[in-house]
This record gives sequence, structure tokens and C-alpha cells, in this order.
Amino acid sequence: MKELSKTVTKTILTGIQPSGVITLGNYIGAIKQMVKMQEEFKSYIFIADMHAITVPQESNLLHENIRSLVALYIACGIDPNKNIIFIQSENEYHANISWLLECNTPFGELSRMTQFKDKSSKNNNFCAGLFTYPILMAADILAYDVDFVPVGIDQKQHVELTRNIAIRFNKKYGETFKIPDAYIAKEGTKIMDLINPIKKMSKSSENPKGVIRLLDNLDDIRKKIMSATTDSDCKIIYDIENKPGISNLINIYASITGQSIKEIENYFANQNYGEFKKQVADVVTREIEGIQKRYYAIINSNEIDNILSENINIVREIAKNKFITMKRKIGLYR
Ligand code: AQP
Repeated sequence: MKELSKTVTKTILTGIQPSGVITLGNYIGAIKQMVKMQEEFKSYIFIADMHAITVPQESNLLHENIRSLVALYIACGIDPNKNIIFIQSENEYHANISWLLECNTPFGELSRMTQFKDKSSKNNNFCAGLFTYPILMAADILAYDVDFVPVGIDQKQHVELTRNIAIRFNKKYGETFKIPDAYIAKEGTKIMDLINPIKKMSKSSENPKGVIRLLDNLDDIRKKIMSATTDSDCKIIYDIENKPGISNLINIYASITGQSIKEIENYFANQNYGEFKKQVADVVTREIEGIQKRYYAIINSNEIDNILSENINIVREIAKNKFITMKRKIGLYR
């Protein structure tokens, strides 16, 4: 077993899909939380590439985004000595476990997942994986007997499903899985699209002007912030309902500088939107410049391959043991 450079008792598992270059939203909402949690927990952090293919992906781009996401995790401060970073599809036992769980999950329960209803209503031509992916997520989690799964509120229902699947399996076949809890970070800020600030900033957004990607050119990032949608009121006040654009920029500034919303409102009380946006652009580009420097130093290095190769052996062994236990309990053996 890999010796992590820390002593911890509780375990978490978390991942991001390589469905595009990650955004400032992913960084603030997910990666910064992971960096904080790495001191307190043993963390399995994976590239959720098998989840990414539940919607169409261009294969060359997907391939690039997988490696790029590993480098970005590290460049953003996820320490490979304190976390087990791995690529989901390299551990074939996730899919194997998922099938055994699928055959133990009622269709009706899966049909109630609101995220499936949302996503499938936007595109009639969706694949079956979009429907069953919460079970793959259950497999990701249950394979490692983790204590907590850090998720946004939109994913809470999937952790509930995971718990139900595990409780039911334990009851039917005997104790097999630890029952995980969702871990909803209090300070998890949702970053909105810069052009349409009532919509979440997303990797797969069609309008690049509304999205800041961590590998965007720094001048482009500055331009995107300077042309972010605001309002005509000219007051730098946090009011999500009536001033979503300005509130989003305040959230971004607060998340990066660590200042409170009140402090920011006071500091910018007599300044105009142009000056405020310029300062938001300054802190964002400074933060991303540091990430990009670290990213370009490691993206083509052996370091990434060494980390992934070491870790895949660790996680494959754990998931394989869980798979074998499940098979025996179900009766799948000679
Ligand atoms: N705008 C956001 N603000 C705060 N947090 C965000 N996250 C995503 N967007 C924001 C968090 O980042 C993690 C990424 O999860 P994911 O890649 O599995 O999927 P997602 O939430 O669907 O992310 P995207 O960027 O919107 O991807 P696409 O466009 O592919 O659907 C999660 O922890 C999420 O909460």
C-alpha cells in the first residue's frame, strides 16, 4: 500500500469529468475544496472519463483532456503525495462492479433521478449510459469503502441512491460495503456563466465568452471578465436575484482572495464597474498564471505517468478484491 505523507483516518472519493478543459467554476467549486480536504482525509481523486462518455465526446479531444486534467489537478495544488490520483477507465473493476450493482437496482428507483430527467429532456438521442451512470457512480464510491463523497447539492440524490444500493446489497448478501455519506461543503460557491449569469459556468457551454477555462490565454481571460454581463445600476452590491452578474464577479473575487462579501462591498463602495472588473481580472489572471506555469512544467513530464502507473496498481487491487467478494456473495463462481 502506498504510504501517504500524512496520518488520517477518514476516506473520501471525488472526481471531475474530462468533458472539456476545466473552468474557473470547477476550480473554485471543486478543486479548491479538494486541496483543502487533502490535509484532513485520505482522498481518492479520479478522472471520471467513463462518466464523460455518457454524452458524445470527440475521441482525440477526450484523450487530450484526460492527461490535461491530471496535470491541472496537480498544478492547482492537489499533492500527489497526499492523494491517490487515477484514471477511472484504467481500473476496469469499476465497470465490473457497476454491472453487479445494476442487476441489484430497481429500474423505478433509477427513473427518479432528477439529473437524468433534466439532461435527457434536452436531447432525445441520449444513450443508455446517461440513465445508468448513477450506478457507475455508486460503483466508484463503494469499491473503496469511502466515508464521505464531497458533492454539490445537485449530486446529493446520487449519493442517496448509492447508500440505498449498498444497504440493500448488505441486507441481501451480507455485510459487503461501507455506507458513505454525502459531504456538502458550506462554502461551495457556484460560479455562473459570465455572459448569462443565471446559468452555471460549464466546461461544455456553447458560448466561450461566458466561460473561463484554466488554459485560456491570460489576455482572453481579462477580456472575458471586462465584457461580463452586469446591469445599469452601477452599485457593487451582492444581490443574486437582481444583480446576478455583479454578484457572480463578487463571488469569484471572494473565492480567490479569501475576502468576505461584506469586505468586498465596502472596499468597492465608491468605484465603478470598469474598475471593479479590472481588479477581478487582476486576481483571476494572477491565480491562473501560476496554475498555467506549473501545468506547462509537468504536462509532458514522466511525473504524470509515474504517478498514474503507481496509483492504478493500488486502486485496481482494492476494487478487484471488492469485485471478487461481490461475485462470491452473488454466486458467480465455479
Ligand atoms: N460553475 C460551477 N461552479 C462551482 N462548481 C462547479 N462545478 C462544476 N461547475 C461548477 C463542480 O465541479 C465538479 C465537476 O464535476 P463534473 O465534471 O463531474 O461535472 P459538472 O458538474 O457537470 O461540470 P461542468 O463543468 O458543468 O461539466 P459539463 O459541461 O461536462 O457538464 C463538481 O464537483 C461540480 O459541482
